[in-house]
Amino acid sequence: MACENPILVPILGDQLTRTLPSLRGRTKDDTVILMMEVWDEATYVKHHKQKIVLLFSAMRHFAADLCYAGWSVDYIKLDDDGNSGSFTGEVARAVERRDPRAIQITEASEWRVQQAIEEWPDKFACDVEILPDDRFLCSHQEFRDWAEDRKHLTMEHFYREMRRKTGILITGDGKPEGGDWNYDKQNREPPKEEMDPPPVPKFEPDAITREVIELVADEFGDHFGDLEPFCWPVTRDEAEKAADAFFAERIEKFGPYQDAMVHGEDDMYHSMLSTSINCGLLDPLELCQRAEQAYKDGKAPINSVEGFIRQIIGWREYIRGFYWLHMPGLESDNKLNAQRALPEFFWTGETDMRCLSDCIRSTRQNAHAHHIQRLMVLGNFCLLAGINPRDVQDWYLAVYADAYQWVELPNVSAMILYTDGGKLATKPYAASGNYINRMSNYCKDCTYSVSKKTGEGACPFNPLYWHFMDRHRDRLESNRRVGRIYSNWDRMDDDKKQAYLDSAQNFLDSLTSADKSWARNE
Ligand code: FAD
Ligand code: DLZ
Ligand code: SF4
Repeated sequence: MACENPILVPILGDQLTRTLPSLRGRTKDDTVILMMEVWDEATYVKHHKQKIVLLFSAMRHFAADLCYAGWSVDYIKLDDDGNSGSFTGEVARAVERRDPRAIQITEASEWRVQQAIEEWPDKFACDVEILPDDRFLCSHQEFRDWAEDRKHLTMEHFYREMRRKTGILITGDGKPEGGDWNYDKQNREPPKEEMDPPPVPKFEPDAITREVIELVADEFGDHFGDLEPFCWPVTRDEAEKAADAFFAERIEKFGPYQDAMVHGEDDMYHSMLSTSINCGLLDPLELCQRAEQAYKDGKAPINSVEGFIRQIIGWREYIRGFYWLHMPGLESDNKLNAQRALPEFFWTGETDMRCLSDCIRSTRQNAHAHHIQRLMVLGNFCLLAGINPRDVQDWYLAVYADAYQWVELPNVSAMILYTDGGKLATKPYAASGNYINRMSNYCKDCTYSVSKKTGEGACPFNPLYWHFMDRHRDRLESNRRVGRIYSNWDRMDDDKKQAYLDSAQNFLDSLTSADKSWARNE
């Protein structure tokens, strides 16, 4: 039982960590924890149904564990009478109820929410303390210091700093384990016929999850995605079981097949842990230490272990730093002036392009697609077709169970759409059908022919690639990593070039635009 005038500790849906800064050092008799299911968060984009189930169920389990451990928790359910619908509204109601002497909160991971929190000191009569989120290894200031005066924010350089800082895969004399910092060259194997990735653990919904599934069916039935089967981990125990299975069964082949895609194989050798890491059930540093241990124990090769660690202490930390460095401008950047609406098939999955339809099917069924599908199939298509960044941001933010703006936006805008003109990526990740054919088995049963370059039946990625290169020549030609592509283009005769441009234009003209109501409530 908390005392009078306690400290009020709001915990957000992606802060489900027992060692959260705002919980550490607090005493149970002096603290009231506030957790809130609110309409604003559930609908600022129309999230995939499984994403809402995941968040609400994980929040309810986390609150139940805290209560069991003796904490006072005010848990506001979405359908509770009087629910104000917003974080600020719920904190106001809690202030009224509890008359706290102070509010203590861990900073929000997203800019939008952090802006709202920063208004609290003016809104509420008590003290408001906002603590840095040290579940990330690199603080905002550290990233700003690193980025200062750098012309290009090369992830690899940042990653090496993080390796040194954590000591992960660093030998006693300060060198990278195995002699190299990066083993990516060994991590580009195409899929093999005989590959048989072990299944990822699936978790049966318990009574709490079932109740949330019913709520989501009633309230969010018009949102994208299959509601069931719902199998994501929703507690720390389940998330640890998922991690155990990855380290026991899949990390060994994670590296080589990181970029491989197989029709109907949705998980491959990926960890499938992002949903648990991002909402706080798993600690990213602990996972990297476990990966390092797997290498030391001879259970996984250096290229797999280093590859996994690079995704987490490299890419994940870098992406977060990049987001905070460039917000709010990152949201509206559009250096390539992409204006086309998102095609409807991103929501319906109805396209003859077999690669895209499989990635969208996995997205609909699982609220997940693996990295190379997000980057080189879905993302590559949006880049080449010139889809406007707002539509693409909304889509990625809505459809993936691991999506929060801090991680979605830099990946979508700076990585796939090149909206920042090259601060993050040294060149656009543009590719023709050849790349997808090399790294997947999609093309062999596709209606389109990947070897056909133009005209009826040609793989649309082929002409779209040249259409993209041609229309952005002014911006890209001077880029030393792209320039030589224009030598190939210039060597083609005019008829061939025109055939590419006409084929691409015909394809683009055939696209049906999606209705905006898929992504947002009007
Ligand atoms: P694994 O392949 O097993 O990788 C291990 C971990 O590394 C992941 O769990 C994740 O925490 C981290 N990671 C890997 N790549 C990235 C990256 N580029 N940025 C940040 N973390 C990374 N990831 C999200 O967590 N949320 C998103 O909203 C999201 N949107 C993306 C949008 C696009 C356009 C692209 C290209 C990538 C996006 N990613 C996002 C990164 C990546 O696709 C997912 O983290 C990954 O697919 C999650 O599956 P996994 O846990 O099996 O990852
Ligand atoms: C994604 C999400 C959803 C769908 N709903 C809630 C919610 O009702 N309450 C909550 O605390 N968090 C939710 N989240 C996650 C938040 O969007 C996320 O914690 C913040 O935006 C981080 O800035
Ligand atoms: Fe995709 Fe083209 Fe291959 Fe079809 S042929 S699966 S559209 S890359």
